[in-house]
Amino acid sequence: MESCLFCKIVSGEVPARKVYEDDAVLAFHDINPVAPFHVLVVPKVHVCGAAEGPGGEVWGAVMEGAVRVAELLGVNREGFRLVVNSGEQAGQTIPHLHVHVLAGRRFNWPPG
Ligand code: DGP
Repeated sequence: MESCLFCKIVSGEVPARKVYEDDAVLAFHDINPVAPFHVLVVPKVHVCGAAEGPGGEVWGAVMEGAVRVAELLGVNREGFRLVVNSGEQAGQTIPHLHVHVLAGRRFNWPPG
């Protein structure tokens, strides 16, 4: 989608610090990290968000990508948090599906 920021990152039009890439997903550091490790995993196809019902293939690709990122960051054993914000009330600001991979500190529950 032409106007989508994360599509522009996928295409290389907007730069990002890449962590991982495969045929289906791209992972890059969040511009505004809220943890020592904060990486976003996005599908290369444009999907607005979880509420769109991305389907098992896309979900599988982004979740497998997220776990791969945790391995690459070396945080898969100490613990990490995966977050998907869906909709404005939940805090979604970019309308392209993304999984936050957060690690490197202790996280509270319930989240704020
Ligand atoms: P969310 O609030 O769940 O929609 O998360 C969107 C995230 O995207 C937020 O943590 C900040 C990040 N972000 C916004 N603009 C950019 C950008 O231009 N580059 C990168 N790397 N991250 C961005």
